[in-house]
Amino acid sequence: MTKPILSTIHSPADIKALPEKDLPQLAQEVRDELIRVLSDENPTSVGGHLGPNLGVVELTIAMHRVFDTPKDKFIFDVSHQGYVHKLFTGRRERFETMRQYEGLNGFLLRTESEHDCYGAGHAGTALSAALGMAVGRDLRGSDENIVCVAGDAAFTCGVSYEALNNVAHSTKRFIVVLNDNEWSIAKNVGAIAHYFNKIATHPTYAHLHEKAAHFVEMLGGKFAKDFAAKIEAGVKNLLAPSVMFEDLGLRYYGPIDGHDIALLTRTFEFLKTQNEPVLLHILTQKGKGYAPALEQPDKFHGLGKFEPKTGKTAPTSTPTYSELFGKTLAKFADTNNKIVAITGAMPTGTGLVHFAKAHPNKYFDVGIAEEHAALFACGLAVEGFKPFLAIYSTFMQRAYDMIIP
Ligand SMILES: Cc1ncc(C[n+]2csc(CCOP(=O)(O)OP(=O)(O)O)c2C)c(N)n1
Repeated sequence: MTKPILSTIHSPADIKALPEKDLPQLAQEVRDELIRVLSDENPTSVGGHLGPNLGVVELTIAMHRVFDTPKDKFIFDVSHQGYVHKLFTGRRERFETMRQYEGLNGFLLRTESEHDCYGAGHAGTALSAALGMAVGRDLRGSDENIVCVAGDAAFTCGVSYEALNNVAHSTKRFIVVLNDNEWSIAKNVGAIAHYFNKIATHPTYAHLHEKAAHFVEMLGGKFAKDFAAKIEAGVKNLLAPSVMFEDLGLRYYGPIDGHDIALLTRTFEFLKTQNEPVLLHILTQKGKGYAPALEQPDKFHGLGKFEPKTGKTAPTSTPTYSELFGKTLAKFADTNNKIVAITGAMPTGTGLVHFAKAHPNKYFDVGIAEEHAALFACGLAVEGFKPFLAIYSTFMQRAYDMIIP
């Protein structure tokens, strides 16, 4: 019988000490633990963000293999995908208390661990915060690495572009990981999602990836630079003219398989030697390794406790307020063709998923773009429509200025 590994991990140093051959087993044990703790196998479970965390297991292992928190800084966008990082940074024994009273916080929290340099719960905040830390480091003259992990949906947020507008002239050492799983909470939408998809499905990508994996097998760490240069050359020749990040002053690498620990590790080893801002585009699967989450990424983005074998959640006897709202609005729109509905990437949470089914032409998911959503609604109102803009109050904060422009 193989010896358990996760129970021997007390700090990132233990991850670094593991032989490479043990890492797939560690990844599997992390997945098993995520499912166990968030499901009803844990008697106190209140659920949590399962899908996003299952998708970043290999990424988080590779980051802790290469970088040294708390000296190096990890900034996770939204930070709902930080559970694996918590498991590796001294919080494994309290993991069963996730999101419970006096338990672990469901997001990163500066007061919870020295390994959490930045807490967040709102999307699109990582790049700007990370850039501030990079500039702080440069002003101080220290040499830590700043690694920012942002999902594909973070790039539907305007603020991410405000950060990108400032990176190239502000610092030379800045690592952005674009964790592209094609999902926001619902399927990611809009021109940017389409653009990432175009890169990921480029006909030469599959071939390039096979080659990259082969390089990793053949070459050891000291050749990582060579290897990455080959990836870069290959990708650049094929994709660079269309890679917007390059035009904004960030060297673009990828797309690479975000579940290949060896490839991620070698790539990070290389990226941390770079003296220019870089963006690594990785492709991951939300819910990786757990069939129910792969089948329903939307439901498993974040959920209450569930039955681990089937993924089933307890049926609710009463409809939610959001559900009633979405269905009622759809009913009104049956007889009033001026009604239109807008969500900022939250069709299920707001109940508008029901409106979308009934009136797809009058329904707009604008991405995580609350500011745009509010002004977009203003424009529709000017044209005589009756826009219903459904946004959780906490996410509305960033759009107040747009309500009274
Ligand atoms: C300003 C704001 N609006 C909406 C949300 C709700 N929300 C939480 S996570 C998420 C999707 C995040 O998708 P992505 O960044 O791609 O990460 P993934 O979960 O796919 O890893 C949304 C819309 C939020 N956190 N912040």
